[in-house]
This record gives sequence, structure tokens and C-alpha cells, in this order.
Amino acid sequence: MTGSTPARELLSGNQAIARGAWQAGVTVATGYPGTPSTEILEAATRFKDDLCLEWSPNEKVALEVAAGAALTGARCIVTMKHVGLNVAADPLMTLSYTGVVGGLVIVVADDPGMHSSQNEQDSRHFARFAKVPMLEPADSQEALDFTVLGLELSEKFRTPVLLRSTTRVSHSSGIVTLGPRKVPDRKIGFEKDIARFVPVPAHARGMRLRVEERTAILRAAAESSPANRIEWADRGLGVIAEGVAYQYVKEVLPGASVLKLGWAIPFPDALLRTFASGVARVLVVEELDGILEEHVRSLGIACEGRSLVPGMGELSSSRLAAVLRGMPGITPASIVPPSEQPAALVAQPPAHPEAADLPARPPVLCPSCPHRGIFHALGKFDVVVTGDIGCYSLGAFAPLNRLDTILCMGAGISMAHGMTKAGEPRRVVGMVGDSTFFHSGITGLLDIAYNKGNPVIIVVDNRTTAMTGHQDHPGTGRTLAGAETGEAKIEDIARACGMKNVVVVNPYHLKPTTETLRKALESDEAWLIVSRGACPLATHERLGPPRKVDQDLCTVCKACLKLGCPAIEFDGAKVTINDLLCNGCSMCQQVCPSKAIGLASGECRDA
Ligand SMILES: Cc1ncc(C[n+]2csc(CCOP(=O)(O)OP(=O)(O)O)c2C)c(N)n1
Repeated sequence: MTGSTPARELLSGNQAIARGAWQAGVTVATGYPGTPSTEILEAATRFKDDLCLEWSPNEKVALEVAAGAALTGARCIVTMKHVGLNVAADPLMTLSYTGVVGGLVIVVADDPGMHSSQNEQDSRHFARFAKVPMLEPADSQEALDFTVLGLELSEKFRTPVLLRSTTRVSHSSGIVTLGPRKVPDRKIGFEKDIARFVPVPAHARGMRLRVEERTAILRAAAESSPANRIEWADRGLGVIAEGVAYQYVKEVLPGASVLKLGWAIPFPDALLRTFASGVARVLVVEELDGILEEHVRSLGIACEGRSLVPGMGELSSSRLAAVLRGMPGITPASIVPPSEQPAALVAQPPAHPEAADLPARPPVLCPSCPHRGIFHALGKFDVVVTGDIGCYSLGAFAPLNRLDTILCMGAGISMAHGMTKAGEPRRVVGMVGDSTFFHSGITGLLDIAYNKGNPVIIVVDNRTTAMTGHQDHPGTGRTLAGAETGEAKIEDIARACGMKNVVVVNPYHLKPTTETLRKALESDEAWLIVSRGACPLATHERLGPPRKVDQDLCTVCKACLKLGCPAIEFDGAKVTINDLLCNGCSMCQQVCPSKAIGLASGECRDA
């Protein structure tokens, strides 16, 4: 492989992390999908002959698997999005105490601006919380280099290392210089050492002290690490920037002195002091929380930061330029030679000027999405629906309007149980996807069976993790590397959890689905309904010929519009079906009371 390796390649940040892991000799890579981290393991499949690659059922399992592998001396990476680190926080906190043998890098991808997330979190808190070092690449080259560096640091200092990417770094591409794969020359095998690997209180107290000692050593190492550097220029203003914020600073303030931090936690205090003493004013530019600014201030260094730089949403060079225009005393023009001033300094253009005239396009379920059938059925009943995160989250919006809460993965089931226990007068339905069920739904189901709850739980099983781009999971019968494997059955698991009423429905058949739901809701027992229909975007299957509206029969009652299918168009007077979008699922035909919808050939019959 190395002989034919090109020296340079255009790689996204995520691809570069995968490449870095391979170069550093990683042999075990685990993770759970989540934007913007998903493509790391997908890109690693390129190296599947050299690595054990696994989608885990959730992030906690992913980290525990990697932790076990790292204790045998193997180098490992784990990937997840920011909220995934909440799920993996439990093993992380104590893995910090026990430490590792082989290098272990936990890649966490934050999503400032919530391009694809339910919240905005700054994972740097976790580095401080767990007392582990964190590296923050600013581009694809650093994504590769810091993955390698992180694995080296992890082994050298016997600590898990967090590598924090953000959407911008993960999804932007840059030219990356590649290197060969170097697998450390060591025998894999766990060596018993209970004082080190068994954190019972008597051992954990000693570990706690060693974590403090390790932090001091790591701090000293960060002071001189090439991941941190000072770029002296105009001494009137010194900017301290972390991760991708560095790129924006270089664009907007090319003349300023910059302390670029790629390894900011634990904070390199001496370096921060050296830099601050060499400039007249200090500005801290960081995305999301003011963690660095607070620390700089705690060192007695006067600085500006959150008072000027927004702490919510994603930063950009134009956003930064706009705020710096308001910086008292120092204007970007005094730092940037006018000839080099980016346009952003001269005028603040709208973020996407070309998009200004386009009509808003709220997200909707795809044509022929199986989730639509279950939402249609739910629409017939006065129930509360505790939902979850996945494509079916879209059921919260018009015209479906059939999902009432979302919290976090797995909560669709447990919140339903909580509502019934609290005495909610209506029947409560909990809804989760198949991937979400395996991720963190099963324990909620156990709770319902064990504590005699009675919500109706629907698992919308579209045979894939659709929302994040069709990743496999324990129910699909395929591994990340594409190998066939056993297929966990949701209904078997539900029965094993103690659920008595377990049924499977075909959500494309609206009447039977509605009747099954009615039966479940009319009983006062707990039910588990598996609504099984494969995501047509994953199977690439056409479900039937496109449907057509017979304008002579159509009364414009708009029953079909309530399905929220993007293939059904209404111009204010006439309903039509876009045959380029229609995938032939026939749900519109089933709901049409006038039998005006049928095959494009003109035949109108019940599906
Ligand atoms: C803790 C956590 N990890 C990962 C994600 C990213 N994510 C959002 S929904 C989802 C799963 C979607 O799959 P599924 O439940 O099968 O529903 P579908 O989208 O297929 O309808 C994932 C992985 C997340 N939001 N939270």
C-alpha cells in the first residue's frame, strides 16, 4: 500500500483523520454515526484490510470496546459527534484514571451552528472535566497530523486523548501530505495490573493523584508542542485562537500577532503569558464557549473575547470581521494593510447572497418514506407522542404534526413511560427508529416491562440509520466493513425484555396499520409495534409506478396533501403528482376519498 501511496491528496478533515489513524498503526477503530463525524469510519473502510472497523450500537460501547483494545497495547480510535460524548462520558471519566497502554484517540466532532444537531455543545468542557488532553486541528493536514500526534501522546502519557473537530474542519477539504503506515513494534497482550486497571476506591484514590501529576506533565509538554505556536507580527494586537478559529483570524487580521493553539488543554500557561507580554492588547477568538478567555483572565491577563466575538453559532471570517469593526481603539484597518483587506472588512455581505430570492424549503420526509404511513395512522388518534431523533423527527412539523417531544436518543421510549406513570390522561405513544432502538432504546423498554408501564412503543424500522446517511447497525445483517453478520430482531429483543404485546406492521398498508394501532391504544397494556419498511433511498427500489391525479374526479379535498409528500403539488387550485419525484408507494391513492388518484396509465384502483 505504501509503495503506491501518493505523497499528497485532497482530503476532507474526516478523511484525513481516518488516514492519520491508519498511518499511526491503529488496528481497532470504533464509533457510532453522527454528523459531522460519520465519514471518519466510512473513509477508514479504505484501509479495512489493516484495521478492525466497527459501528458500535452506541458511543459508550464504542469507547469501551476501544478501551479494552487499548489495554492490550493496540492503537485505537473512537469517533462520535458531540452529543455522543455525553453518552460515552461514563467510561471516559474513569478511563482517564486507569489510562491506556496502546494509544487511544477519541475523536469528537462538534457542530457549532447546529447544522445537523439538536444542540450546540463545546466538547472542550469534557477535556477539562475528564482531565485529559485535547487537540484541535484547524485544517485537514492538522487533522491527519494531530491524529498521529494524539496517538503518540496517548501512549507516552498513558491517557486517552480527545481530538476535537468541528463541522467546518470535518467537512472542508484541503491538500494533505501523506505518510506511510507505521505499526508500533510490540506484542499485543493484556498484562494484569490491578492497581492500575481496577479503580476500586482504594486504588482510585491513588489514580486520582496520578491524574493531577499527569496534568502537570501534560501542561509542560503542551508548552513546547509544535501543535502550539506563536506567529509574531504587529505587536499592537495579539490574537489567541484555537482550532478553526485560527483560519478566520488569519483571513481577517493577517497583520496581527497570533498564538495558535492546537493543543490548548491542559492550557499552556507559560506560553499564554509569554505571548500576552509581547503584545499591547490581547483578543481571544474561540468558537462557542469562552473557556480559553476565562482561563486567560484567570492568569491575570487582561483580554477581550466574548464581549466582541459571538459565543453562539458558527464563526466565519465575515462574522469575525463584522465584530472587529466594533473593537474600540483597534480597527482591522490599522492591522491589515488596505491592499490586503478582505472584502469582508469593507462590507458585510449576506451569508449566502445567491440564496436570498429562493423560497424557504422546510425539511420534509422523502417521497415514499415508510415513516409517513405511521404518522398518518397516528393522526387518527388523540394521543401524546414522545418522539426521538432520526428522520422521523420530521413528523413534528406540518402537515403531519404528530410528534410532540424530542430530547435525546432513546428518550422516545423512556419519556413515554414517564408520562404514563405521571398519570397523563391520554394514551402515550413513544417512537424511536431502529438504529435508535439499538443505541439506547432497549433499556427503556426493559424499564416499561419491569415497572409495568403501559405506553405504546413504535419502532419505525427502516432497516438503516437513515438520518446520518444509511449506516448499518445490529439489525441490518451487515458490518461496517460490508461483511454479512447476524441480524438482531427488534421483536425478539422486545419479547426478551418482557414485552407481551409485540406486533409488526407494514406502514405502506395504511388501513391495517391504523387498525393495529387502534387495538393497541384501546387496550390498557404496553405494546411494541415494529413498523417495518425499508428506506427507499437506501434500497434504491421503486415501490411502484408513479401515481397520477384524475382531475375530473378530484374534489380538491386536500386529504392527500396532509401526507406531506413532496411529490404531491398544489398550485392553489389543482392537485398534481410530480412523476419525477413519485416513487409509487400508493399512500396518496389509499387516502383519496374520491378515488381520483391512480396509476399514471389512468387506472385508479385500491392499493
Ligand atoms: C448520542 C447521539 N449520537 C448520534 C446522533 C446522530 N443521530 C441522529 S439520529 C440518529 C439515528 C437515526 O437512525 P434511526 O433511529 O434508525 O432513524 P432514521 O433516521 O433511520 O429514521 C443518529 C445516529 C445523535 N443525535 N445523538
